[in-house]
Amino acid sequence: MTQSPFPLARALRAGETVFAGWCTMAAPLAAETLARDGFAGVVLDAQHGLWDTASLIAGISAVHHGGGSPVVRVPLNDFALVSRALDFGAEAIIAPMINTPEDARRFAAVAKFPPQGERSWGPQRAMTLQGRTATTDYLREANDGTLTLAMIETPTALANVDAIAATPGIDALFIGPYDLSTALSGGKAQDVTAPEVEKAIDTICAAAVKAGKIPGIYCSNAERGLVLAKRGFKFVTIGSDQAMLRDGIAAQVKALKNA
Ligand code: 3PY
Ligand code: MG
Repeated sequence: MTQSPFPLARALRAGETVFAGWCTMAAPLAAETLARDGFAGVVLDAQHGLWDTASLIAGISAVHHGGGSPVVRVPLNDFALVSRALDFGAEAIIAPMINTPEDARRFAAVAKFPPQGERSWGPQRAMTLQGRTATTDYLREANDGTLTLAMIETPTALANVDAIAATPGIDALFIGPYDLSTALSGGKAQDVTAPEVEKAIDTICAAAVKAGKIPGIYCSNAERGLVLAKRGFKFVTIGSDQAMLRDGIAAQVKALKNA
């Protein structure tokens, strides 16, 4: 995936399934390791993870250096960071809690250059990472080359899913199963395989496919990721870095205790 300037969009638009690591620790080295050790994409989570602007700039470069595609999840309603993260070299943006077509329009507007949207010009860092100097090449390719992933994770979003999927400039629907489970259970559960959550997951996947958009979902591990890839999801995130580190530590400590 390294020869194209926008490898993630190229793979997903060609119908490939992409697994991405999920990185919360605001450690560029952790993000680079996720890419270098096998994830085609790495999500830097600036909503619930610890990434701030300065660490995002370093983290995006580190993922790129590790041979992966950097993706940023922005904080709630932080539409300014959408275009900034694209300027820093993110290949895709995940925006949380996109509940209405109006939310989707606002998101697309800051991510896409005219005439599709209103993204302001300034991708110097992104162009440097791609090794280009011709601004018009980036301008011509960026709307297709970068991806907007609208998070569907509330009952309101579920009710509006077809209109959100149909919004021009929205490239993908990305499910947050934990928020969905929290809301659908009336705040009682975090069960992402509860029947009502599973039904919502399939409804959202079908809505994306019907609209010609990419279906994506957050998964806590590879086992669940493979199940959902078989059910039609194309952008499947795995992890987080913190959980992987904890699992690795637990296995080593257990081996020491059992010696
Ligand atoms: C959710 O499951 O709600 C998410 O946002 C995944 O990070
Ligand atoms: Mg969420």
